[in-house]
Amino acid sequence: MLKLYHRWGSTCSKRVRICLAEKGLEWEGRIMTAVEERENLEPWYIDLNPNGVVPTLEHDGRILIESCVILEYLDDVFPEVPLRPADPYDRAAMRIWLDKAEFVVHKNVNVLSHNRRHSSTASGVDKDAWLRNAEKYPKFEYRQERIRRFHEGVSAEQENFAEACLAELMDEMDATLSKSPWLAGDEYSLADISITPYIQRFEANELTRLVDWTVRPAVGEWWRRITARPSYEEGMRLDLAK
Ligand SMILES: N[C@@H](CCC(=O)N[C@@H](CS)C(=O)NCC(=O)O)C(=O)O
Repeated sequence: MLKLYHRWGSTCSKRVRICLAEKGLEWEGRIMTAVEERENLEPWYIDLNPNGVVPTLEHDGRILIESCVILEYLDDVFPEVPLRPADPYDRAAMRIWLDKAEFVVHKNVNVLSHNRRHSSTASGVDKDAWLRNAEKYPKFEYRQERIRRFHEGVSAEQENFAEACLAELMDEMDATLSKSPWLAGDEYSLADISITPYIQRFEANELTRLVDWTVRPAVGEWWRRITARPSYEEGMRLDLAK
């Protein structure tokens, strides 16, 4: 039995849902509400996910966290539709993309999302409740960053820095995809899945510097193929994006 604790609009949850859709697996969902109070910061959930973030996967009573780790786990346990390259070199390339998806893409998108989606003004959450939530994050670094953003916000300079890191990453993607159809070689893989939700977020946030496909045509071509896959619609559920 697979149970996913997730939110429809969460990029990390989308990674896992796309993977589940690609593999045609049945799963049960537990939506973590995030209005004034965030369910992911309640003690029962922090017992499951000590970072207090979504998603968390439960498989036959065992708990897994970290979306990119969950992707690899699902591919280990349900290998019938393989989503990792068989060739060790391509598999290593895939892992490097998973790393970049987490430490370049997710990290910098988080910066760019603050003023657009997450701040108390953008999300419509009462200021006191927003700060109360920020103070509840169980991990020191994450908590301090949220509290700092509450008091200082995210500046234009920090946004420009994050966007430049993402532009560089998109250039790397374009160079890779000029040589092979998918990020880790000839087959669609977890590498492609790990980055998919963020490209949609760039488009939704009208980050034109990142999604002008005349500048990066190979990424544009890849994106057309990604969005044509049934798993895109099924996993992203953009109609439930909040
Ligand atoms: N490295 C983690 C990152 C998880 C993460 O940052 N999740 C976001 C949503 S995409 C989250 O739950 N943020 C805290 C919140 O929404 O309260 C993973 O890949 O699972």
